[in-house]
Amino acid sequence: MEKTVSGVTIELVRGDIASQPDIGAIVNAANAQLRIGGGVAGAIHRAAGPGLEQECLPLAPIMPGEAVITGAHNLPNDYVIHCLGPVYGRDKPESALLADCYRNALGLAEQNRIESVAFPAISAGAFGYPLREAAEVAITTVFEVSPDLKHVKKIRFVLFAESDLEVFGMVLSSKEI
Ligand code: AR6
Repeated sequence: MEKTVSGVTIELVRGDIASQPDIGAIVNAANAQLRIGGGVAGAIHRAAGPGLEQECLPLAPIMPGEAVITGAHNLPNDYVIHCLGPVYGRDKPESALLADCYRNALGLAEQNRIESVAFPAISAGAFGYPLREAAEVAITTVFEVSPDLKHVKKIRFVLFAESDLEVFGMVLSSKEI
C-alpha cells in the first residue's frame, strides 16, 4: 500500500529492515549505547558487520527522540540512521519523543541529501509501545514533515508481522492527504 503526500511517497511493506537494497538510509530502533542488541538493532548490526558498532561507539549515548547517522558498512544501503525511541510508560511524553525520532531522522536524511528512507516501527517491540498508537504517531509525523522535504522522495515503513502491516495500513488509509 502507498500514498503520496506533497510529492513524497509513503509505502508500507512487510519484511526485514536489513534487506531493503533499493533504499538510501535505513533507520535503526537503537539502544542508548548504540550497541548490537536484539530486534531491529540486532538484525541491522549483524548484517552490517562489526564496523558499524565501532563507528557508533563514539556517538553514544543518545537520548530518547534523538537520531544519529553512520555509514552502512556491509549493508546494501548508503547510511544507517539510529534513533532511540521512548520506553513506553517510562520516557515521557511518549508520543512527542516518538515523533521526534521520525522528525530528527528525516532531518538527518535531508542534510545528507538522501532520497529514500526505510523505518521500522520504532519502540513497538522491546520498548513496549502499543502498535496502533505507534503507527498513529509514525504516520501523522511523516505527513506533517513531508511538505518540508526537498531531498527525501520515498519513505517506507517495513513491518515485521502481517498483523502490524494491517494496522499501519488502517492508519495510513484513514489519513487525509
Ligand atoms: N525488520 C523490521 N522490523 C523488525 C525486525 C526486522 N528485522 N525485527 C523486529 N522488528 P525492536 P524497540 C519489529 O524491539 O521497541 C533492541 O534490543 C518488531 O516486531 O527492535 O524500539 C535494542 O537494542 C517491532 O514491531 O525496537 C533496544 O534496546 C519493531 O520492529 C530495544 O530493542 C521494533 O522492535 C529497542 O526497542
